Amino acid sequence: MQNIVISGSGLFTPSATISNEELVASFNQYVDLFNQHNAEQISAGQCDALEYSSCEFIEKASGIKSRHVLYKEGILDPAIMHPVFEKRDEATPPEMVEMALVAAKEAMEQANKTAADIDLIICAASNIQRPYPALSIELQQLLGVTGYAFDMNVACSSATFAISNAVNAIRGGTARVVLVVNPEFASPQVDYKNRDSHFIFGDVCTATIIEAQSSCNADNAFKILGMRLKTSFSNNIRCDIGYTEHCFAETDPKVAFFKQQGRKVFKELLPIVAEVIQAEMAALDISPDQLKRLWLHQANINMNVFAAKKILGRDPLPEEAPLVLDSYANTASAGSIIAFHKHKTGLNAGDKAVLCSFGAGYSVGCLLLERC
Ligand code: CO8
Repeated sequence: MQNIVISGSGLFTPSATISNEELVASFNQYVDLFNQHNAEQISAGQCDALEYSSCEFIEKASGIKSRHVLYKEGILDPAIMHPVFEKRDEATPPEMVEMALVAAKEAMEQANKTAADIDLIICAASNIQRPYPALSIELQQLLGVTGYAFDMNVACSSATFAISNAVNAIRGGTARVVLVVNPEFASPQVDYKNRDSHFIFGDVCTATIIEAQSSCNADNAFKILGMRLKTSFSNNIRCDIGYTEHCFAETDPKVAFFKQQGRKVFKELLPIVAEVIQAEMAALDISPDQLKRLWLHQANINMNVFAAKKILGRDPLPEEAPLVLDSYANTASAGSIIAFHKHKTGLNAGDKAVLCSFGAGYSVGCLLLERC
């Protein structure tokens, strides 16, 4: 079977940041305004008073200290509480394509590849800004890539599932070099008025180049030794907005938002993650002590430490299971790729590593890698 490698990676990070302190201050201002405005109903027991958010809770429960966003304006205004930005016309690429272009160029440069080398682009993300024409096809045009492109969505596992699609396309002979981009423009889907989830997400875009080892001339490539994908249906992480929404007489104003039962997700998803990674390690006869790095999905620091401990059989050193949650927050499918992109140096040829995403669906995508 043909050896396939990840030969380059790229990252676009929006310049605007929101610290926990800023986010909590604006949320608590919103709470005060809401409670004042609804004081009569609250005292009559017809409406629940809102409670304050806290930086201590956010950092302890998630490991998040700050997040990057494309549009900061509006998010922190208690009278708005969402990003404010203009709807773009047809001649202007949407934000997700714009982000992808930057990340793609870095990944192509790392992989020593030009547009002429690429014959498939997969845009894989938790939200796709429009159903069609595919964002990836617009990106294809902007990059000047011939061949084909498509969009796909497996929520937080979009990137790893897309890489597995890339591997299959190369092995199946429908592509030679594949560009995968993961533009996660999460902030418009965050309910900044909801204490349980207002702190979770940030915006970012990652990119990877996948190709046969025989065509790779990159410095820091990783061979894909094995892939294991798993899905198992759950309603515990949902978003219900869809193209049929306008047909319904009554639409829930919160329909467009991300919602989850975080505790349940934590408890139900972790065993599946451990099972998937361990099954792939067993299939490839890789022992825990051979693993030099775990680039895990970045949703929650406690979840990552728990998963790493389960896989390694001991507490992970910080450099073994790198975290980017503190400054990026949860960036859906891009999280494990950011960890990979920022912490893929320092491994020797032959060193083994795990790249694994997990999230809504439920979905788990695990790649066993080896430094070339
Ligand atoms: N400030 C203060 N207190 C709070 C806050 C807050 N902001 N929020 C909740 N609390 C309170 C709660 O009310 C609760 O109080 P009480 O005990 O009195 O009822 C207490 O704190 C504990 O609340 P939780 O049980 O909810 O807190 P947890 O310790 O479980 O932490 C987390 C919450 C951080 C959300 C945690 O459960 C978690 O991270 N779980 C894993 C979630 C996960 O991995 N989800 C995957 C989602 S990513 C994904 O799939 C991508 C989807 C698509 C992306 C879409 C882009 C937008």
